[in-house]
Amino acid sequence: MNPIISVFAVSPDRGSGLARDMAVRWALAEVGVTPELRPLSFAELQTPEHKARQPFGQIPAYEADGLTLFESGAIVLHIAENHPGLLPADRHGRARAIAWMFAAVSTLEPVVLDREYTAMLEGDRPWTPERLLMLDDRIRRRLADLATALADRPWLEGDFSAGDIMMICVLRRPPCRALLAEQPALAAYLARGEARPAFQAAFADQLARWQAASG
Ligand code: GTB
Repeated sequence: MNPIISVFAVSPDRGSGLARDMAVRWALAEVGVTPELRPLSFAELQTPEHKARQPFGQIPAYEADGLTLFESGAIVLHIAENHPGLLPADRHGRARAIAWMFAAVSTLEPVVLDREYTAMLEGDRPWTPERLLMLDDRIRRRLADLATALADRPWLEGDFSAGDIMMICVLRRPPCRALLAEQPALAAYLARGEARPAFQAAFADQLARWQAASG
């Protein structure tokens, strides 16, 4: 049976593939698995039934082979562990690719989220313009270090891996993308990721579903 992913019935990202199910959809497309989707309204996210799948009432959740899993990074790791092609074969390379997954969600993403929430929720406060400049600088420092680590390699750890999926999904977020002109190697890395047929297929599918659902 195909895995089921819980997704927004009508994503607020308007089909731009910025919601957290995108990494899961992309990983599944990379390994040639077509998911079934469980579209949920915001009200349905808060039901006990969904919280049994995702304790915080969020998307995505993943169900397959009797396993119910939440957290996009954990789901992508599970997919990578159960299909060839998304983690290096050697033990150390695999550990490093997983480290990049953690780096994406716990080192780069928090700074990006801080910037997004400040712009979204504190946009009218007198201190906000200065705070946004400070947050942009924090993102800049992370991007500069990421560019140094990537150097002239196409992917973060050997061949394309789950680490790249998670990192590129963070780089796609608007505060990062806005600064990528300052980091041409990362802009090229992001473009390489988005050009992958699996990314293209997963992106097109979520966009088509958003268009159909939003009328
Ligand atoms: N750490 C969790 C994971 O990676 O799985 C975070 C999951 C998460 O934040 N899910 C969000 C959610 O379900 C959707 S992705 N929110 C509903 C809620 O909390 O009630 C975050 C998101 C939402 C909208 C946009 N957008 O409109 O562009 C982008 C990203």
